[in-house]
Amino acid sequence: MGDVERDLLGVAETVAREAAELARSYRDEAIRQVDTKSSETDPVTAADRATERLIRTRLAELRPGEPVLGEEEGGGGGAGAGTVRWVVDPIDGTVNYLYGYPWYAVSVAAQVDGVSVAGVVLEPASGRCWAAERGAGATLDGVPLRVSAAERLDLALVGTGFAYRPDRRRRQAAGVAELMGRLRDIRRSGSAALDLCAVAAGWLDGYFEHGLSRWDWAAGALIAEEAGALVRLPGELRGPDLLLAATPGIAEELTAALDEAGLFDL
Ligand code: 2AM
Ligand code: CA
Repeated sequence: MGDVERDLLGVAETVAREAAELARSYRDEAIRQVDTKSSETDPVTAADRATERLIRTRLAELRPGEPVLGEEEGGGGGAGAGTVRWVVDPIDGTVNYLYGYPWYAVSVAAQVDGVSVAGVVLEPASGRCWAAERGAGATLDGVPLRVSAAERLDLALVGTGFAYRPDRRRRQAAGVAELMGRLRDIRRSGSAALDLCAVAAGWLDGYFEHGLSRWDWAAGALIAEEAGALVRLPGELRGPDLLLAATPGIAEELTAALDEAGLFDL
């Protein structure tokens, strides 16, 4: 690990911690306001926007001039070859956030030429901090992470997620129904960033999802990979946009099972 990477990880963690604090305070406020609002999604949108604003402001102070791609404001153009671009999701797991289900997170990653080199996923509800830098491993609150030792698909616990669009989620669910008989069980927890961290910790043996954006996986996929997972980013498998992360012992079998269940080509 060079000084540059160390610095990137330190900055990512600093910024993610501050953002998590803000997101959590908005959440507390939203609970108080819920009776007075006409639409419950208003406070969530406000929290998303304010949290991304804070991340952008702090990155501009700590890493001046580096472009930032974020879910709310877009951006991120103009990163030259070999230079850093930040990729941020202010609140991943938005529906969980809306309901107060604690599986949501701030995701902050540094990419060079589109490849994640440092990433932090911070859980506002628990304060847990997942982190990784390329080539130096992944940690949860400073403790090194390792994927599970699973070797049998029929004993594997696998996470997934479904699209917001009704027609696509129906097709995904039909594919998952096919898969169900071949696994121990499925989890659908609602945050791509944290589901990837769960693979890193061995809390899941694998995870797959369609239709994710770069900010959903930029930090989490690095954390999973650095913990020993086999990761296929969107575009690397056949089909348009399937992401897969799995412990190596089941990766091949899971990939084949997804294909056979028709989950590559949705
Ligand atoms: P979000 O909470 O920031 O919207 C849910 O399955 C997971 O997928 C969440 O991490 C969610 O991110 C992400 N996601 C991103 N784009 C999505 C989409 N078009 N449909 C469903 N989930 C999406
Ligand atoms: Ca997201």
